Amino acid sequence: TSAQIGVTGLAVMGRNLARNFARNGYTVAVHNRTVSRAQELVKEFGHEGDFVLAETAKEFVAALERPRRLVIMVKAGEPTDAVIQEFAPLLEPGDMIIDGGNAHFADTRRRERELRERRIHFVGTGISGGEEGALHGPSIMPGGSKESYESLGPMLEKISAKAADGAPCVTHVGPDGAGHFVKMVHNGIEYADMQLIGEAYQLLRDVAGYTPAQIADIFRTWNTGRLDSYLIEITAEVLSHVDAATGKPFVDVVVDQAEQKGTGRWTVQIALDLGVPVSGIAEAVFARSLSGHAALRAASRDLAGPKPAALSGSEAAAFADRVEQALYASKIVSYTQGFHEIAAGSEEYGWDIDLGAVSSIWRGGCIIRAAFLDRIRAAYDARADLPSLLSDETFAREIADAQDDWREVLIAATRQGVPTPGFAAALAYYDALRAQRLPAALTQGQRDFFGAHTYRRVDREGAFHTLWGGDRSEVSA
Ligand code: NBP
Repeated sequence: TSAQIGVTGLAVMGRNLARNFARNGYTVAVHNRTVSRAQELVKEFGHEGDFVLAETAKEFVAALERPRRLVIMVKAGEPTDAVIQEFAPLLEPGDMIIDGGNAHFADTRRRERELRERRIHFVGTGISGGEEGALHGPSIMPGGSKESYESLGPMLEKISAKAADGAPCVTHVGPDGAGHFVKMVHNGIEYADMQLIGEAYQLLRDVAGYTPAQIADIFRTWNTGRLDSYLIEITAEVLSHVDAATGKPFVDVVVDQAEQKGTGRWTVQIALDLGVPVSGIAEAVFARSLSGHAALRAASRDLAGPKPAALSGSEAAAFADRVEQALYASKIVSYTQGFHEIAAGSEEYGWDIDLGAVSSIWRGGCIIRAAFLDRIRAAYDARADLPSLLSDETFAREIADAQDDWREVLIAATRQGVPTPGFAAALAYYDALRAQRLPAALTQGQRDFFGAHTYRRVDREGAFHTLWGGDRSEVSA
């Protein structure tokens, strides 16, 4: 038998992806460096579909129909290069290597270039949804050549998640590293979403005085409205969970130091390189790193703060409604920033990414799946060249309606000393974008003063310099 697809790397993700292909009727060759993993997969799940067990790289390649489709699901980084080096010499022109790991898009660009010389298609593919998604339908973000997508697309569409309207959550994102770039920004947006939800929780707890169980109920209510999303849903689950050992809310027995694997950090690093202000995502990454500085936090615990003031019951309920507004408005801003980064990456690397299609494939399967993404889709459908999500009429109107509450929530947070870097960064971004004048004019004046860096004028073309150390007359630069 020849397999239509092969998966090498059978840890949680690869194993579930292989099962997903098999359950959808494809014959799947399976391979893993440690052979026992492949044997166990076939033993345990062989009844689910047609698997071809390959114990060596040669057997694996021989098991695949041509042109070959070979999925790599190993640890990102050096292991990916090692596996490519092992398999590439065994492949022929026209074959496809699909890397489903969390690779950095720059690595994907390099690998694609190297393999293109050997006429092998390298398809860097972002896959989101964790192990459940891999098994039941992930959101899939493939890059690589158009030609490879013609061959792979129908299979990926079959195994992907489906949005509420039935559309498969996969699209050909663009050439070479485009898929992994979009996956990276997806993860950055995920960091921001989680940080904003965390701030909303802390405000409901410290300002409104609600218990975790009460806050879980508030999130459940929000989940029936415009915030309807996977992350809000699981937040309610986590908050209502009670620790069996102590009987305390689970959230109170977990060490409050957030970890990270790196894709959020990459999103910010690349944004800095591209000159895109992703302040909300950056604050989310910094908030995680700040939380991890245990010694610094311990040394700072006695620093002065405001006197706490509790709200009355009816005030608390009104405050919760305001927090919902602040959360929603801040969420619009973080998606605005994330899509700006994708647009900038697309421009820089010539990817021609369809932002509407990206929002469409995030509607199901992935961690940030949400009703909200339908609205983003609608915004790009209405106007494909939308300069920013904030220029969409619907979003602009919603923020206009939310902004008074958004500001009030930040005032309350500041007054009571609850850190809300995500909400604050989002509002600052919004206010800066709509400002008639920014202090950047003053910055330019300072730069010209100390470094003769020159400035432009509002009333005339050209670059100018003021003779600050002399008679302060202006010269053309
Ligand atoms: P891991 O990231 O834990 O990788 C384990 C796999 O890599 C095993 O199959 C292992 O083989 C193989 N491997 C390693 Br490590 N070094 C190798 C080498 N030099 N040569 C050949 N094989 C090697 O697995 P995972 O958690 O299933 O994730 C797979 C990929 O999917 C990663 O890139 C990850 O970032 C990405 N991803 C994960 C998730 C998630 O929720 N976990 C979500 C989305 C994407 P062995 O069995 O012989 O040790």
